[in-house]
Amino acid sequence: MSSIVRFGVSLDKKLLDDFDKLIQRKGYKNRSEAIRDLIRESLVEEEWESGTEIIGCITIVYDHHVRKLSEELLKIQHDHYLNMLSTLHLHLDHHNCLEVIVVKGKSNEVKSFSDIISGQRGVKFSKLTAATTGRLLV
Ligand code: NI
Repeated sequence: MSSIVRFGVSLDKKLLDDFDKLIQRKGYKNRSEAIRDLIRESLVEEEWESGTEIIGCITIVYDHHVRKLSEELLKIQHDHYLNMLSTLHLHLDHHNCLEVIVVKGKSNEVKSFSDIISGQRGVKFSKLTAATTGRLLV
């Protein structure tokens, strides 16, 4: 268990007022918790930039009626099976599917996997969300 350290921060008054309004809207009880989350976010970004093993999600929405798209998406996923932990598929309506692919691996491999998927014709939405293994966070 690490110990708690207090430190002072000097800020422009307007910047602090804006920050307080933001964290109030987000439901934070105090500045410390909001600042801890910002620091954790930065550490996750750093984890993703470092090229070490990362965890994330690729969320896509696509029209499964687009010719050969379902087949192509399946092929791409099989080509990257080592980077996949799990897949969730929802049929949104007669045309659209939502898929969430939980991914792991080196950040460049995962980014490349995500880029290949988002570049397919018929993929209407694609977002790679950076999560974390949690190892570097307290
Ligand atoms: Ni579907």
